[in-house]
Amino acid sequence: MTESGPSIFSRIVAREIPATIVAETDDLIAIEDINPQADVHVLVIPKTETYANVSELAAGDPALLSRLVALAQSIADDRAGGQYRLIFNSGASAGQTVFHVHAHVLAGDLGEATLV
Ligand code: IU
Repeated sequence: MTESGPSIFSRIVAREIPATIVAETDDLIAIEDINPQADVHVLVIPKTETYANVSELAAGDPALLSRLVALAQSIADDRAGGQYRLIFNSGASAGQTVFHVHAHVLAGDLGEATLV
């Protein structure tokens, strides 16, 4: 929660904003990115918005980060033979636009995708 209210991803978790949910656990949600940059482009997101970026998550709850990676792997197992690119943008100048930690899972035909 910031001065502007819950993050966009918290609002998706609360079903206030629509998204295509591809997996959900007690503490994670995985959704299709609305602007896909590859054949498979899924966001894996901790339900809590406590952590703005992957470093904060790693320091604050490494077990949750580990579960996030495991969920990314299972999505890639289901959809892309287990091979994938995992991207965390950290900071606005690195392309981060939503300051609620999330991983981009890119897989399948990556096309020209080098950034998300
Ligand atoms: P970034 O790493 O913070 O730049 O990633 C944010 C992503 O969230 C970006 O790829 C958007 O396309 C995506 N996204 C979404 O999937 N659904 C939404 O409602 C919004 C953004 I807003």
